[in-house]
Amino acid sequence: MVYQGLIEKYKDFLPVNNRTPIISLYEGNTPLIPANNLLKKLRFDGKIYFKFEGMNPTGSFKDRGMTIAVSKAVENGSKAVICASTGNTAASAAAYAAKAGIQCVVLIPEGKIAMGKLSQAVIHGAEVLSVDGNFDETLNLVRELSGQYPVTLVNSINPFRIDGQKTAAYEICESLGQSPDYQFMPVGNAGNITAYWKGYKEYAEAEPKKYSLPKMMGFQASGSAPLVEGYPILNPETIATAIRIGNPVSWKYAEEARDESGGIIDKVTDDEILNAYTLIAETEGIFCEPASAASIAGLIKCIRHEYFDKLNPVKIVCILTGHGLKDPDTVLANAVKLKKIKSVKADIKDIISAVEL
Ligand code: AN7
Repeated sequence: MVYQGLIEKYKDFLPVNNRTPIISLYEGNTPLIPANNLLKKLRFDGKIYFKFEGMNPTGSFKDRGMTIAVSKAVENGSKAVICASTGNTAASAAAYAAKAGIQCVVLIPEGKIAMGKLSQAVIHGAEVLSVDGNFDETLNLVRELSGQYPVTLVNSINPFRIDGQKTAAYEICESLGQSPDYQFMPVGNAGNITAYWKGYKEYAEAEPKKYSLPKMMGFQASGSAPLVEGYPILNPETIATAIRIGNPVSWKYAEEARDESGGIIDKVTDDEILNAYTLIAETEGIFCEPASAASIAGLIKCIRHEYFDKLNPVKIVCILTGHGLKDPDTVLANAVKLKKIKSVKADIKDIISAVEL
């Protein structure tokens, strides 16, 4: 059958029924790409795959949760959705609300979201409120608002979001025909690590002979690493604005995923993130956003610290949560610094003196 989005495909595993109007942009079914050039570069004896979630309709994994959150909102008679967002949730909520024909209100931390994400929220017709505060403060506001007014909250506190996002774990299991040994991913508000862990557990329970449980390896940016420090960060900072979050809502579930799986949650610096971001763009031809590169930076850190047993080659999946085109500013700011763009005259001689052909 032709693919029609993840609710249609996984409805037996999802909280939907015949009366649920399916609001879908045919999200999910994203590629699992072997990263063989990276393997060579890192001289790593194992397998690395990227789950490229940037290939979802609005360019991030948020679409997996939003298809169900918005479908259920419409089923329950809601005429409006609201969220706080570092950008991707807002872009996704705006698109799915547009498809559903309902109102969408998004609150974003002023000046701290990538241009691509902001332009998505605007073009899909969301009401965009730029709040002079950080993500955590903004989330508190929308929680309060949705408790008092007839508007459905579509942040990952909404359990339907987690159910939609867990389908990425199903897809990985199906693509590999088994579970990976390790999964590396960025952690911000910690909804996604919660969702993947739920998905892996469900598949391992349903078919224990075929599927087992991967170790969950989460990475935060070092200026926004509450789960690593063990306390909320009041003024989180990082170039990876998507994960600039100081007090994750799913804190407890992220710790559960880490501890039950025997994984870790660690931090990586902005420099490590940018290096990993550039490295996979240059060696693998994949452009992810800075937050997504935290998973690769984490993997590189683990390999450097000889985390893996050399005698036992492992199978690793890195989740690339969002597309690089969301945030071209970060590339260009660094390209200019690195003098990667040269100015030339409209003249052959000038051009060949600038590049070797
Ligand atoms: C690309 O859009 O929180 O740990 O408001 O956009 O589930 O929060 C985005 C988070 C990773 C972290 N990668 O996921 C929002 C928002 C990208 C992201 C995360 C986000 P969670």
